[in-house]
Amino acid sequence: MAKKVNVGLVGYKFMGKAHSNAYSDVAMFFDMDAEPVMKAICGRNEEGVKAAAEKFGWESYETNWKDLAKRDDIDLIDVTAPSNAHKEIAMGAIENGKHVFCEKPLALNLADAREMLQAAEEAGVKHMINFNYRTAPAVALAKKMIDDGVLGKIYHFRGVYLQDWIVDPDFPIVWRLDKNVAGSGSHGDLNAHIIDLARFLVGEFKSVVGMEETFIKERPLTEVGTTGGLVAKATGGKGKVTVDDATLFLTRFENGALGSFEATRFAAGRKNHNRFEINGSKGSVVFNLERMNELEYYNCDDPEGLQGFRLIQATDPSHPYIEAWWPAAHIIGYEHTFIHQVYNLMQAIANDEMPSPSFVDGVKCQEVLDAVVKSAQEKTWVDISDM
Ligand code: SOE
Repeated sequence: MAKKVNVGLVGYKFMGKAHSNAYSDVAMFFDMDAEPVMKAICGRNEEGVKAAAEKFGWESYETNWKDLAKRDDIDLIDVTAPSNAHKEIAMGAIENGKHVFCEKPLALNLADAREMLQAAEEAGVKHMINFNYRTAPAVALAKKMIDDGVLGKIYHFRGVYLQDWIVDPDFPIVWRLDKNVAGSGSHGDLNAHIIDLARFLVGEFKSVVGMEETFIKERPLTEVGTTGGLVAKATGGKGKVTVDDATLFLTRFENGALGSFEATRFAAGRKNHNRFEINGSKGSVVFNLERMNELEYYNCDDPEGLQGFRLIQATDPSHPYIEAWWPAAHIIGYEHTFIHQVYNLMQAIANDEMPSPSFVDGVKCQEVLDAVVKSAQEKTWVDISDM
């Protein structure tokens, strides 16, 4: 019989829904050593959180995360609140001996991220950060190919994460555009993902040089209660945008590979274009989230005259995570990456192992994020070891 892990989730909007869906579906598809029990969901607005509890299938709700953290019937606290709340809630959960699953970026800055890791390690709880794209089967396949030496020595990682939801200057200031709440803009929201993918696939960063820009410096204020996902309604008055609209940077990896990264919310026409290309001595792979079931692969050893990128449909039962789903080529989607993360988290808790990616990965990502900001401010290369 599978063990039970009682979950308390903080947040019920975009990410709260994605995580709720993962807890609700995971045991239907995966054979698990521990299964999540949807004990309680937490949010400040009672009407909103009560409705979410009923719709998503949580047994109860709380309106104060401190009450949730103190509950004896909770084993794991999942933090999907905006970034400025991550540290306080995670630290509160850890103090109460709960395991923690936290959305990215781990914290507003490196010092806070390091404190969170230290607290979790000292308390001996399990900690995980939600870099969900690691578990897209095509990405996990690329990882396996690289680890098996299929691409040979890696020379390049070329990553972009392009969105366009604020290209209209009349789109209002939502929390993602407020430095005090989000920490940064496209950088912490989007570069965080591609930095993690680069670490996962290529290795550790050695040094970075970057630049950032805020194209629209003032925007209308947001009408209260109209924010949801990446939409919101404007109201009278204007406010200052305090985060980057776009951040680009270059890196040298410790293993000698070179990387380029671009995160922007101003790439008109690009909705959620998380794409990377990796070039090695024996071949290349290309992933694009907007076609997430596919992995492009170029093999230098293909016969002359027949060379070219082939398209691998990463939906065979032999591909990572796919056996739990549907017959070959019955494709999966965005929400499945969250389900895979929750599966990995439950397995780790059941088997007394540290989940991956953990707060260690959250801190390493934050080192790179903060180094790029420093580099942009000081207009110079920054070594990660100096952070
Ligand atoms: C919005 O930019 C967002 O939802 C990010 O916050 C997520 O982390 C990313 O996966 C998709 O885009």
